[in-house]
Amino acid sequence: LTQITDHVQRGNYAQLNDKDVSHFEQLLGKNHVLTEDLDGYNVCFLKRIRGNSKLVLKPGSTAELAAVLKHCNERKLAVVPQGGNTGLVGGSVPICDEIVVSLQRMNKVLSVDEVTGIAIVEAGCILENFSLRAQEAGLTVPLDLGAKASCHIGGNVSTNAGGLRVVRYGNLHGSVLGVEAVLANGQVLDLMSNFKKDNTGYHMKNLFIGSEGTLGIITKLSMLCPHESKAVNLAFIGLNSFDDVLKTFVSAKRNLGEILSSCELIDERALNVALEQYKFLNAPISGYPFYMLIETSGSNGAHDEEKLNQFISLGMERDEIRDGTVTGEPGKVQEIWKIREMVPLGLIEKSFCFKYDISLPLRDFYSIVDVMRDRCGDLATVVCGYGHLGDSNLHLNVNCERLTDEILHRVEPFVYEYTSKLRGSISAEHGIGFLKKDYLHYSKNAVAIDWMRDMKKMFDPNGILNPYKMLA
Ligand code: FAD
Ligand code: S2G
Ligand code: ZN
Repeated sequence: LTQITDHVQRGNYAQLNDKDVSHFEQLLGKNHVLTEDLDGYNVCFLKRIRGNSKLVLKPGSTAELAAVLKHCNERKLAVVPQGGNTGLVGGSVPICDEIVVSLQRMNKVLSVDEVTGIAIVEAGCILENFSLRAQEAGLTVPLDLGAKASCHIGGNVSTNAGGLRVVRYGNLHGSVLGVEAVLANGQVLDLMSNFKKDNTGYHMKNLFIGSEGTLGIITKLSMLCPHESKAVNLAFIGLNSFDDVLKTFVSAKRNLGEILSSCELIDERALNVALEQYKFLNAPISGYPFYMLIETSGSNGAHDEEKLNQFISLGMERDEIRDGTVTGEPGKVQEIWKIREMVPLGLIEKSFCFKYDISLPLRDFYSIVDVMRDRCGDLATVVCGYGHLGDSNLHLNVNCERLTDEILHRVEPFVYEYTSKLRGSISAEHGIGFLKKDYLHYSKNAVAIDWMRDMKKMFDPNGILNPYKMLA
């Protein structure tokens, strides 16, 4: 199969020349200007896109980044901002020969205030490092995802990442209080704030949340981090039908209430692939079509355990919960979360997989998995569903031995049409990037897309920031 980007017409951007490179070396220092061994920066996580960048720049400060972008804008050199490069929609790698601007060096936690819970952190800080630093101050970073060991907090904000705890902490629009970003022309836009309430004009920081590097490059942000819960309990339960899953979710909201911190679903096929691929995983129970991970985080372990055990026995009395284990032991909790975190990777390891990250009305959350399984028949080796039930965000995966046009046209655009008919979102949390841009219209109408294009032109008139992505 041809490269997925072969059909792309390179925009009328300038060609990089030696004068540019020496200018960047003056600005950043030679060892922060890379011209060799760029594969890791050119290839996306899913290995679906291999760009052809000849240059990676690693600015060490907002001022250095501003000078870099000022030059690129004047020269009309295209750039792609890159964080941890764990994005799953091809947004973080060059499509042609864009210059990669990596935030790797701007990776410090600048401050953590244990009274206000406000942390100020540079965009290139790896999520896990940020999380560890916050924990030292008795705080929790209000997002957690399987890519935490490599993704950057700046990349998380740029994709409006969701993850495992949105049901508790909400989207990043609420927890990110302010951002600093450098615009295409090198201007530094300081939208930093240390307050939850600031109604002084348009909420511009929210424009950068989910903008995927197309409006500006985020250099730092302030985040409201909740105080760490003293007691975390995790239930791993088995259920016989999606109907029972829904009933259990409603019961969890009713009977666990404020201590509910995560509600994830894994279907049997998704779990089996993870257990097959990774022998170090061990599921506490087996043999059910559906599994849920229900986590509570509270301030009183005994109170929470009592509530959680009541919730489980109520579910078992009603025959909705068939079996399950509950643990509050941190090592065990982590071990069970590891199962959920390895599911996406297991499917990627197994074989070629179509990955869909869709928001669907809760009652229709799972039906598409059965519909897709019937539709693909033996063209697919695995059709499974897992994801953030608490946010109505399904991860549908269709695996096949190898990608063929036949299965591609069996799956797409059907999955998007199906989602659109239910007025769902064709990209719940991963963003649009390059891989989903042809499907944006399934979830955004033409008027909205036109206005987004106008906004993009206003922020980046030369179109140098992350071209070929999202709207292009
Ligand atoms: P990158 O991949 O480097 O970039 C992502 C996008 O943001 C690109 O468009 C890039 O140009 C832009 N960008 C990066 N940094 C900046 C910046 N400083 N300023 C402006 N633009 C920038 N995602 C979820 O939402 N929820 C999940 O549960 C989840 N689980 C995952 C599990 C695994 C195993 C993997 C591999 C990925 C998962 N992801 C998930 C997807 C991915 O981790 C997220 O999209 C993450 O937010 C990307 O962060 P990153 O630093 O790797 O960004
Ligand atoms: C998750 C990871 C990527 C995928 O596991 O929550 O966001 O789509 C996903 O499998
Ligand atoms: Zn997810």
